[in-house]
Amino acid sequence: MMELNRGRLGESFDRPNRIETIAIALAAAGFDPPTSPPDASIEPILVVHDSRYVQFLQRAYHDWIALGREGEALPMAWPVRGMRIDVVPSSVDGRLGYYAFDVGTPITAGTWAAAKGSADSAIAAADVLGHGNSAAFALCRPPGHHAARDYFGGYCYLNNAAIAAQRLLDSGAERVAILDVDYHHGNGTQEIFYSRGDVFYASIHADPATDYPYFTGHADETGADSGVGCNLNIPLPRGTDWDRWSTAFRAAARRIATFGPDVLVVSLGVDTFVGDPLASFRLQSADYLRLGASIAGLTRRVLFVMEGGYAVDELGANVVNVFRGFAEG
Ligand code: SP5
Ligand code: ZN
Repeated sequence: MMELNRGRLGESFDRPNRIETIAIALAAAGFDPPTSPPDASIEPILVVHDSRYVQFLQRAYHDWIALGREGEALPMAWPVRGMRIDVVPSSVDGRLGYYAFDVGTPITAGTWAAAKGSADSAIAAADVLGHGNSAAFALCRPPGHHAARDYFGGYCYLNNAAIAAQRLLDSGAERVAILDVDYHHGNGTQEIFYSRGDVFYASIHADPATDYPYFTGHADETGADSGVGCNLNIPLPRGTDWDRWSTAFRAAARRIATFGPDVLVVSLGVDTFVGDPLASFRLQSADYLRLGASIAGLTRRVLFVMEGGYAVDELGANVVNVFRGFAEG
């Protein structure tokens, strides 16, 4: 998979072996090995995502190949300030620009199946939690938190955490909180729940003044309509270490406790790691033990959903440390 980075089209940081290394590390640490989710119906996806957008994801690669293209489908033109977004273009090039927000998230022959399987993992994990288990982990790839109701980007096509949160609400939860600890602001999750009072979204991330996704994630984005006060962004500077990050965590935890959710969904990105190739925080591997224990101190009814984390050599250890800390904390 390709992405545009520093002016060059190169290999994506979201490599397939990310998930394999996490699965191996979990098994080695004595956690239940991940299982493949059942093929869920499209319905729980359509509660969160626009149906024409989902149709676009399903058909885009076919349309691309039908034009004689080779390789991965990428956009090259986008609507910005004042342009027409009320008319969806018919050509796949126009549609790619309409539905994408970056040049890092190609559509390939396997994209729909992968995105659907990833969402199915989140749905299955939500259902496990619904059956009385106190915690579950959806080992999702592709990730989801940059995908909004009708657009994709940041390696994300379907918003796994949002689909899981909605699934929990639709199966009896009255209030769900989502804590997003990925290095990047979860613009998609924020957008999906921005005007709703039944989902509290809290995110600790790199300041959009300096970091992707650049156009959301500021502290003054606090929710709209019934969702006023239900969105919390804590942007932090590059170089943030555990001391500073954990102070932000405590602030987020206080707000989540006040909201009083029935369930917590954690968008678990470990691209806050000091060795991450595309991020600039400075968390150490041992800090993920503390992170897991801190989450356990907030609530034990938690659905973890995998997001980013690109330092593949340490990725398994860092994710395992979150769960070791959570189990012991
Ligand atoms: C789920 C997730 O973590 N998605 C992240 C997508 C980030 N895409 C753009 C990253 C641009 C990074 N450029 C800085 C490279 C420094 N070597
Ligand atoms: Zn990220």
